[in-house]
Amino acid sequence: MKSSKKFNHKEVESKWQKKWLASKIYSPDLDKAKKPFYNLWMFPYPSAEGLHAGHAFASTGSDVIGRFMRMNGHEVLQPIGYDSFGIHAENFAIKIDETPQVMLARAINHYEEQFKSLGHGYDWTHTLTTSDIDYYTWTEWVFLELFKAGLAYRKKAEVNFCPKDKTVLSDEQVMTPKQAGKEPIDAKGNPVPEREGLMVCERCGTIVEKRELEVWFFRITDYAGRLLNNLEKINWSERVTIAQKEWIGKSEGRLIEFKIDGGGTIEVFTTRPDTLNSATFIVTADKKLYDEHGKEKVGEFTGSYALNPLNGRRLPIWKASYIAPGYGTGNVMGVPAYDNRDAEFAKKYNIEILKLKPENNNVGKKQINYHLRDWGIGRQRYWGCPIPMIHCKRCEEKGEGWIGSNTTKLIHTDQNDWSWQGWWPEEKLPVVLPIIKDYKPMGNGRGPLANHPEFYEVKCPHCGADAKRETDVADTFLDSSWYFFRYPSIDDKNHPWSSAITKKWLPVNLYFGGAEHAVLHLMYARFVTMVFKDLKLINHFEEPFPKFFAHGLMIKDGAKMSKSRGNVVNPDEYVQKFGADTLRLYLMFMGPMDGYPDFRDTGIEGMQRFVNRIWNLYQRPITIKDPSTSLRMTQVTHQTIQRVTKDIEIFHYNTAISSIMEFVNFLQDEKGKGEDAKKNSQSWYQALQVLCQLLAPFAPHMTEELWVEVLGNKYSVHTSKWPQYNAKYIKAVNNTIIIQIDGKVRSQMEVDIDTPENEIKVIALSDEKVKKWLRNKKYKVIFVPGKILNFVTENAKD
Ligand code: ANZ
Ligand code: ZN
Repeated sequence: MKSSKKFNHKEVESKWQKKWLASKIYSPDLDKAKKPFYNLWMFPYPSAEGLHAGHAFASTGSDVIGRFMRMNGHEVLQPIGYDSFGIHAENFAIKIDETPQVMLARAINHYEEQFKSLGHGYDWTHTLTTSDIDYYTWTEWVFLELFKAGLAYRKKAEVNFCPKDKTVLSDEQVMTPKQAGKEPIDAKGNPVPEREGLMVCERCGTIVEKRELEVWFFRITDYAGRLLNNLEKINWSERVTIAQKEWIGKSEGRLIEFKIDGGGTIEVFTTRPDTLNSATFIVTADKKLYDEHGKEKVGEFTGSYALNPLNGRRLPIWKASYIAPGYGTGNVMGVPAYDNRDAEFAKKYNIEILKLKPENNNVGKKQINYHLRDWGIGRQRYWGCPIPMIHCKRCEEKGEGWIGSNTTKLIHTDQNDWSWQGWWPEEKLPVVLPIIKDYKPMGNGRGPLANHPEFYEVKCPHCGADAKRETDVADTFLDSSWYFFRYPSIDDKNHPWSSAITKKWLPVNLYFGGAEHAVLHLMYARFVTMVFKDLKLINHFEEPFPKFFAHGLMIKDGAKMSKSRGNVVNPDEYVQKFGADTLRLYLMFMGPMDGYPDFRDTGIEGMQRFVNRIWNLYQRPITIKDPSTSLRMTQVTHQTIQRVTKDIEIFHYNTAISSIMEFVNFLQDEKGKGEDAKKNSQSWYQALQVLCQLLAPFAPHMTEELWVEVLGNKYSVHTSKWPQYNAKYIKAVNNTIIIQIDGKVRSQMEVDIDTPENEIKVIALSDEKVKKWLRNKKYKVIFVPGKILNFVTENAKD
C-alpha cells in the first residue's frame, strides 16, 4: 500500500486529472446511453479576470450532483462552455485595449485550466463558445426561424438606453439600483441620490434614458399565458417561480366603455369593476407627463367629460402622469374612495371623492392583461451575433417585404405594428461578424458596424437592388436562449441539433444556476423552446428545464465580494495551497447551497485537517481474510449511507458532509480501539469502501487515489455503484423507548441503540410531559434495556 501521512494534493490531483481526461470517464457515448442524465450549469461569460470563487461554489454544487447521478447508474452529460458575446466581454476588451477575440482566446484558456484544476467532471468533447462561428451561425438561424414565424418584428419604440454602455437595454435589464446592487450614477459616472422610480442599467448602475429608436423585438408577449401556466408543471426553486410570475404579471379585469359627453367613447381597463359606481373621474395617459414626472402625480384637465355607464354621472377627463401609456388601454377610471393613487390625485386637484358600496355589475367585457413586454433584442454594439436581415429601399417603396410573400408558418396575424416593409432574411448563413478595430460603441443609436460599408453593402435578395444589411447585433441573451440544444449535438455541422440525440438527451434533467437570471435568461430560454415546439423543430417537450435549482450567493467574511472591498476570493490560490478537494469540501460545507455561505480562511484550514484525518484513516493494514463483522459498524455505515444519500438528493450538501464527518469520527474511535478493529476487518473494509464512495462527489481526487491505490479497486470510484443501505440496519440503530410513569405510558423517545441508561434518563427528564408528571415528586427508575423506562413515584407506593 503506498501512501504517506499527509495528503499530497498537488501530486494526486494532477495525476487523476490527466487520467480522467485520457480515459474519458466524463464523456458518455451519447448515442448508446441507456439512462441519460443531462446535468447543466449555467455557462459563464468569460472575462480576463478569470473564474472567481462564486463560480467555483456554484459549479462545484452542480458537479456534485452530476457525480452522484453517475454513481447511481446514469450516463451523465455535463458540458461547459462560454457565453462569450456581449457587452461584458466587449467592455473588458475595451478596458485593456485589445480586441474581444484576442482577449477571449486567452480568457477561455484560463477558464478551462481553472475548471480542470477544480476537478469538475466536464465532458470536454462537448463544449461551445457562443462567439465561435460554428455556434453563432445557428444563433442567426434561430433569429430567422422566429422572424419567419412572425415573432420578430421591427418597430420604432421608446427604448431603454444606457448612456454609458451606449446601447439599448431590454426591460429585464433595467431595474432599481437596489435590485441591481449598484449605487446609481449619471452618464458621467457621478453619484446620484436615490429616489423613487429611479431605474438603472443592470450592469453598470447608470441611470437609464428613454430614446426613440427603431429596433428588433421578439414577440414574447404572445407566450405570456403559456409561460405563466407552465410554471405549475415545472419543478423550480420557489423564489424563481415567484419572480417569473410577477414579471409576467397577469392581471384579470374588465374593459369598460364610457361615452364621452359630446361624442366618442373612451375605454378603461380595471381590475375593480365592482367600484364603477364610485368612479369620479377618468384619467388618461400622457407620454410627456409620464416621462417627466413618473410616479409623482401631476395632471391636466382636458375639458371633456365622460358618462358613467352605471349611473350616468358626469366624470371629468384628466391627463395624468401616473398612467402608463403602454399598459391596458392607457385609460383608467379614477375611484379615489378605493384606490390610493386616485385618492392622492383627487385630493391634489379637488376632485370629488365618493364612496358607494361595491355591488355586482356586469358592465364591460372580461380582459386579461400581462405586464410582460416584448423582448427588444437589437443592440447598437459590435460584439454580438449579427442579425441576418437585409433592408431594401426599393422594395420598401414598392410596398414589398417578407410578409405576404414567403411566409408560410406565420403564427401571428396582427400586422398593425410591423414596420418591416423592405426587410428580407439572409438567404445564406452565416453572416460573418467582421473583425474591425473601431469597435467601440458610438452612442448615436447605431452600432459600430454602421461605419463599415464592406459589411453592410449588399444586394437585395428579392429585387437585386443595392440594399443594406442590419448593423445592430443581437442581445447576448439570444445566444444563451438555446445553447443547451447545441451541446449534445456539437458534432453535427449541418444542423443546429440532431433530432435523435435531442430526443435522447433533452430536456435538461437538472439545471443549476443563479437566481439572478430568473426573468432574463430563464424566461427567454423557455420562450424560445416553446417556439421551437410550435414550429415542430422539436416535438417531445416545450419546457427546457423541468427542474431548476437556484444556488445562493457566496460572501466573504460576512460581506459581499467586490473588487473595491478587496475581498474577492481567487480560487486558484486556494487550489494551490489547499488542493481542489479541500476547497470543494469547504465550499459545499459552508452552508446550504441556496443560501449566502460565508467563506472564511479559518474554515478552509479546518477542512484541510479533516482531509488529512481521512487520509490517515486509510493508513492501516487492511486484511480482509478475517470474516468476522461488527454489527455496530455495519449499522453506522448503513445509517450514514441513508443520511448522505437523502441529503445530496435535496442539495443539502453541508449536512451530508456533517454526516460523513461523524462517520469519520466514529471510524477513528474504532481505529483507536486497536485490537477490536483488527478483529472486524470485514466491516472495516466495507466501511472504508463506503466512506470513499460517499465522499467521491465532494473530493473526487483523494477518493480516487484511496479507492484505487489503497483499497485496490480496478476501476474508478466515480463509475462505482453508489452504496445502498439495508433497512434492517437502519431500524436497529434507533430504538424506541417507552416512558412510563407509575406503569402508565406517558411518552416515548428515539435513541441510539447503545445509549447508556443514565443518558436515556437525562433525555427523558427533559421531556415536557415527563416533567409535568414528575413535578415535585420523588421517584425511582426501572429500566428495561431497549424497551421501557419506568418512573415509580413515592406517592404511587402509598
Ligand atoms: C379602478 C380601480 C379601483 C382600480 C381600485 C384599482 C383599484 P394591474 O394589476 O397592474 O393590472 N390601471 C389600469 N391601466 C393603467 C395604466 N395604464 N397605468 C396605471 N394604472 C393603470 O392594475 C390594474 C389597475 O390599475 C386598474 O384597476 C386601474 O385602476 C389601474 F380600487 O381601476 B383600477
Ligand atoms: Zn429589393
